[in-house]
Amino acid sequence: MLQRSLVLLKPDCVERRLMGQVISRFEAKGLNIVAMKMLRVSPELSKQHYQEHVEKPFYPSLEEFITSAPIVALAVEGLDVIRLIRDMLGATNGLNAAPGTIRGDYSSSRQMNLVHASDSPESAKRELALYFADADFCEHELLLTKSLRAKDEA
Ligand code: FUP
Repeated sequence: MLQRSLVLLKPDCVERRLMGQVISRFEAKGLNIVAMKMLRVSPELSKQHYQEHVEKPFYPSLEEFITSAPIVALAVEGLDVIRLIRDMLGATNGLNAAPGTIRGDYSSSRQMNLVHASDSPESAKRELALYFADADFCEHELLLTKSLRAKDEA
């Protein structure tokens, strides 16, 4: 199923100059970036984004981190892209993430795990609306789609 996921390149990704490497992995996989912007997350946006974690003991530290430097927000489109990107990221804690995954290759931290990606279609819808307006999406079909998958693969 064609889906969209919200991906955030977090402050550690920006600070460590890993934005290009992470985006390259999504591009190489054949995923389609349909919106992208750099911004500074405010405390208010952090509380909306991490609404299920706001009451947890680690939340103040998480908010301090996510607001500490700019991030890049992307809307990424592709078949089954919500599961696929989570697989590409690896386990939440970089120490546990499998080698070959983005976190497994570049992170050794639970908090500074470089990239966020939506974990369900419902989260994706809610999170995309936090970062993007309808007019921000650039709908386009890649000309090379026929080189990425067969016609009968949806
Ligand atoms: P994920 O779905 O992989 O983004 O991970 P979670 O929703 O479990 O956690 C959200 C963010 O909180 C993650 F980026 C990691 C961070 N976190 C902490 O900083 N400390 C904790 O104890 C648990 C999670």
